[in-house]
Amino acid sequence: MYETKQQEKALLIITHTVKERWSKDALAQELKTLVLSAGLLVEDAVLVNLKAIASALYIGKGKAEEIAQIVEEKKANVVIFNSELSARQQRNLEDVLLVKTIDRTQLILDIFAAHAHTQEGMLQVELAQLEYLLPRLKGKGIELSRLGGGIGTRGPGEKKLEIDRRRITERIERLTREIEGIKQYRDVIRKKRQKEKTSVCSLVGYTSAGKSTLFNALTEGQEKTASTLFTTLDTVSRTFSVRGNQRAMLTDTVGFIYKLPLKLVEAFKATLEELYYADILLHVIDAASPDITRLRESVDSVLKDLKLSEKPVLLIFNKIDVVDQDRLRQLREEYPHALFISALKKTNLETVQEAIGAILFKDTVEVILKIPFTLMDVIDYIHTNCEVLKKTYQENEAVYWVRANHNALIYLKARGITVSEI
Ligand SMILES: Nc1nc2c(ncn2[C@@H]2O[C@H](COP(=O)(O)OP(=O)(O)OP(=O)(O)O)[C@@H](O)[C@H]2O)c(=O)[nH]1
Ligand SMILES: [Mg+2]
Repeated sequence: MYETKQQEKALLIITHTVKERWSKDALAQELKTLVLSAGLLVEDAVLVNLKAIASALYIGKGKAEEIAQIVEEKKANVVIFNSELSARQQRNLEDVLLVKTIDRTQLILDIFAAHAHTQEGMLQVELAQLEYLLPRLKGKGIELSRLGGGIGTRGPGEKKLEIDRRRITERIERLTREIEGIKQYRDVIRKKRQKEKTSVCSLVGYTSAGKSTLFNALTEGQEKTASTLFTTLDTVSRTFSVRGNQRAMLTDTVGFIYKLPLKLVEAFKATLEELYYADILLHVIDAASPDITRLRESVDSVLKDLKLSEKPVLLIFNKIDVVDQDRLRQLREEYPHALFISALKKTNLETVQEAIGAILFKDTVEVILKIPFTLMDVIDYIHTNCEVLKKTYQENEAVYWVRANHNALIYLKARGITVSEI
């Protein structure tokens, strides 16, 4: 009936309301990049100016019929809306368009499913997909969309979708419990980090801003980077050097997007939770984008939804290697406190380390530490968390002159080290 081609051909529907702040071009460009990231061919795009949202079909009936004709002409296999459709709207649209019809959430879920690699990432995506499917289980819509695989069917898989609502609900409950288990495991690791007072910096930013490239450059890590959207789905952490030999933890995580569907933010709570424990957020922005303000606002708005607006933020404009000098000068004037780097070419990375160091290790004091030889494991901690100015060894102890911040002093005193101010 609706057989699946190797690469599905998508017809994109860009709906634009009067209240929309993004331009039609920007919306169209973003949907196109998302669709390409999902591995589909873009056959054509239709712009729909919406005065009001129609409850039955989201768009007007006449427009839907027009689109049905284009679907037939272009032989598209799938229609993709840049907006959120209710279960009913989706079903009604499929009745008119006669091909599966996907909304923005389902498209993003599909990209997430393809990019999740860790157990936590996969569980979270599956949970979000099942929750999305549950209200859509009834009626013809589900049959249409599920036939033959392809976009919108990655993840739970056909077999699982044959099972009834009750079994899906049971699976949702199980997934929720498993995610809770992983969360507890994360808590244990985090507690250890907190006990050692390791400072944490978290990369945040629009998808494809270059977060993972910067993560790799700073930590000598090997995280996957790509021009497709939502390359990173899982949170990874590694230590990196901040200033001198002082070290902190750097965390890379899922990117944000304009109007990131709330359901997805909800589903990725376990992953995003890492951000709550960050001492600094490093907000990476693609300096080469023509839409900097909107990218920045989209990220700020997700941070606000996550109640993270109060965290100290370092604005980092990335990709300056592909920005012309005039534009760069303009940006520097507009954002005098921001940093300007190229993660790819490793330009100005030291400014990032310096700026982080200045925030993390402000309020440092010079102290003398007396470390008994029975507590030598503390020496490692001192080397990574304090600036060592001088050291000598006596009969039973090592004496270190260091510059340390408040957190480090709390830890050292708790470990039984004698601390005296110089
Ligand atoms: N020219 C240039 N390209 C860069 C730079 N940094 C990253 N890129 C490219 O931008 C694309 C996205 O980079 P990623 O590091 O994967 O971006 P991300 O922010 O981690 O993206 P997601 O994980 O998808 O949210 C890749 O093709 C990178 O090679 C840079 O400094 N200059
Ligand atoms: Mg990434």
